[in-house]
Amino acid sequence: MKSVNFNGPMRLFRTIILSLALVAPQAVTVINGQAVPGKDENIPFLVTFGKQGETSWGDDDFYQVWFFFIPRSNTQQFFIKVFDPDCGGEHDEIQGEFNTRTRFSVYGGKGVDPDQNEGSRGLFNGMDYKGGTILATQVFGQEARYDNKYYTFGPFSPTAGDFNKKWNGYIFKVVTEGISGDDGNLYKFFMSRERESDIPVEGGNAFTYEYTFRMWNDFTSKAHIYPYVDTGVIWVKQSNFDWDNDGHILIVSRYKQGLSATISNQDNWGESRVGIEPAEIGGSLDFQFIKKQGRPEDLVKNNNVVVTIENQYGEALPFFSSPIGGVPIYEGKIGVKPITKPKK
Ligand SMILES: [Ca+2]
Ligand SMILES: [Ca+2]
Ligand SMILES: [Ca+2]
Ligand SMILES: [Ca+2]
Repeated sequence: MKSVNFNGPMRLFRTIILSLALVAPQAVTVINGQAVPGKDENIPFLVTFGKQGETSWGDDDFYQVWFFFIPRSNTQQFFIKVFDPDCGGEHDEIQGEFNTRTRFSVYGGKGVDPDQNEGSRGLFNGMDYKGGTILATQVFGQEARYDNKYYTFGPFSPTAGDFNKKWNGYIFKVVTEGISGDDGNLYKFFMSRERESDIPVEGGNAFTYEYTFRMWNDFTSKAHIYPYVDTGVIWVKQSNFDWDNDGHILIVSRYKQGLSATISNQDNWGESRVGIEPAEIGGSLDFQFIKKQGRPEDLVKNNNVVVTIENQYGEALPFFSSPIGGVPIYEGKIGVKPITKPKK
């Protein structure tokens, strides 16, 4: 009970410090948000397996849904580029021989906005994640022409997206489906103002509700993903699939120094609940994926993993490729800094 007497004033002190921090101008620039995975995430590739694949290879459902956001202020056309859309040659995960065919489809119009159409998020079996109008679609097999190269969708006019009031901009959706075969297609996206070069759309970003990605094949690279915590969140449930018992998943924020999340092993889900502090609302959490250390022969190779997160009402939280409010840095030590005694 002693700690209660101590914690009360300390919590107040921390609140004051953090309130001051909130007053400071906060850069919410998301200019680099168009590389997917984003620059802060340190994730080499997204991955989608052909639907004849085994879930034990790290993809639970053989499709992936991403949203691209264009602020209303941007009226210029843009492109969505897919790096290494083929499944063959470099980067991809072979099973037997390459036979996976992958369909990439870009959607716009009503039905895309995941705030209005829950099915669009692509989280629940049986719900239609293909809401909206197909603006462009392309199927890729093993194609040297697109191996280690970009395929470019567009140009698209921003107003062809689905308008979202809260974020004040237009939302597009890209659905990636492993329509046949059993190999893993590894790929990345880039949203660009130009066809031939990677020029970000100012204020643009991308997000998903179910993140399926590949870890680097080394001991030292730490991957990050950044769920956005909206108003009203009291606790969240994180779920990760097929982590292969490969070390730790830590949750870091301004308040959390590194909370261990329950991890999954092979072909199963690991789930745990995480409390949310009021000061974490309106910002991002940092999920850090830290591989198990050991001898070179112990390295878990080609680790693909799926991550989702939901709040206490079962509503999914989005992961932004460029974290809203910036990468959260643990600040707890500010509040618990001991008072130094004057030197004698
Ligand atoms: Ca390839
Ligand atoms: Ca195959
Ligand atoms: Ca590929
Ligand atoms: Ca895995």
